[in-house]
Amino acid sequence: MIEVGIVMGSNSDWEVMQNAARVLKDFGIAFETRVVSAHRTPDLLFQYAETAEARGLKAIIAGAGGAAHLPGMLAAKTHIPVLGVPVPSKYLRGEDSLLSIVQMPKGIPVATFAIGEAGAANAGLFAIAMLANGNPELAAKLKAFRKQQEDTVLAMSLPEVQ
Ligand code: RP5
Repeated sequence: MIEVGIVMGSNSDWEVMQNAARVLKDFGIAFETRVVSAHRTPDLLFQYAETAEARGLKAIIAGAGGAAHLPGMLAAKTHIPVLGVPVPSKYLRGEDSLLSIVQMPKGIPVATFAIGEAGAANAGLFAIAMLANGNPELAAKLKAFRKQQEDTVLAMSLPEVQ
């Protein structure tokens, strides 16, 4: 059963959003990917959000750039947690996307992540952390991932000053 939906406003967002998909795939989470645009396909956006609960989704990772209404509008139409990823935009480098996603009015929350690849990957990890509540096997995988990351940093060395 699909547990996480990854949606984005355009296929031009895929380069960034594939980082969320990669993380979910590495952890063996069943997910789907869709292009759903708040501005260009508003009816599809409503349909996606309205059917999310019945289809068993536990989280929706939504990435968009520019006037990024997708995460907020999804959150307005479903109580399934929405994790927003600001995609870098051409002229404002994603600062517009970040502010559009993070500045939700009180009552309709969107968990907002960093601009770009790190945000997409972290949204994937955050979805996994949510799913790991009550899933010891997944929690163990997440702990092993953290340990491996820790070991990598502990093994780092720096060059001598010449
Ligand atoms: C948004 O507009 C998308 O999320 C994308 O980041 C941005 C530009 O879309 P394209 O013009 O590249 O399709 O809806």
